[in-house]
Amino acid sequence: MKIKVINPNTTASMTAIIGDSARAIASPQTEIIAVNPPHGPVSIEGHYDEALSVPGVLAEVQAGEAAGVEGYVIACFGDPGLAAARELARGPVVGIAEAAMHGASMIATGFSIVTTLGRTKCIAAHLVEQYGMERFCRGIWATELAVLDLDDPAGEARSQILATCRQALCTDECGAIVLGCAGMANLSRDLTAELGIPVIDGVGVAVKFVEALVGVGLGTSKRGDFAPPLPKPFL
Ligand code: 5HY
Repeated sequence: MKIKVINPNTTASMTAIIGDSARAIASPQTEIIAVNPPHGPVSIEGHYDEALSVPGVLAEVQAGEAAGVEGYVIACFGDPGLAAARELARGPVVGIAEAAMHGASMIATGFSIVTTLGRTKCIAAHLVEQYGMERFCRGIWATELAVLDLDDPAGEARSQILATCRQALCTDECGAIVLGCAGMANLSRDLTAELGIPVIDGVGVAVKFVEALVGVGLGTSKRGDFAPPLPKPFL
């Protein structure tokens, strides 16, 4: 099957990290197409950035529909454009925040989220509520790292994320940690080994959810609010 993994920001090196993480998890029969829009914010760190990223996400889904893509992952922790993308797509569309939280809820009675800037915590909190995860989410922690700081291999990002994970573990008594940025995808295995608890990368979990849904013949329902958009002129 063909799964399109969309990085909504326009930083190609981050798209590469996301694509590598997706391919490492995908089954051999799955082709991962990792893309980012040609135009849009280089990183998504708030409501405004998210809004600006959505047209590019939707254009990628539209192109995927014409190319026979069977499912999509929106690889940004705010899950930008998820509902609108579901109107366009025949197959499943899964956001990495949604996937990571649901995955965490199946393996622990409580999880904490470790994300980037403090100003994005409320976005994660809104998604916890939207996905009905209030009884599982024990806390949301910011590393105060900018998204593109994650891209700097020589930087302190890993040690800062590890320190924040330890804080969350001690304070929240959580059983799992959800990484709150697609750019952290390549750290989950290493952090899991170091901390001794599941540290969840939503990219990999989302890819597996899409594979599972397509595998049992499920696509996005076209009855009701996820029916295709009503045709109309855009002036
Ligand atoms: C992400 N921003 O996963 C989010 C993380 C965040 O550009 N990719 C981004 O901080 O909201």
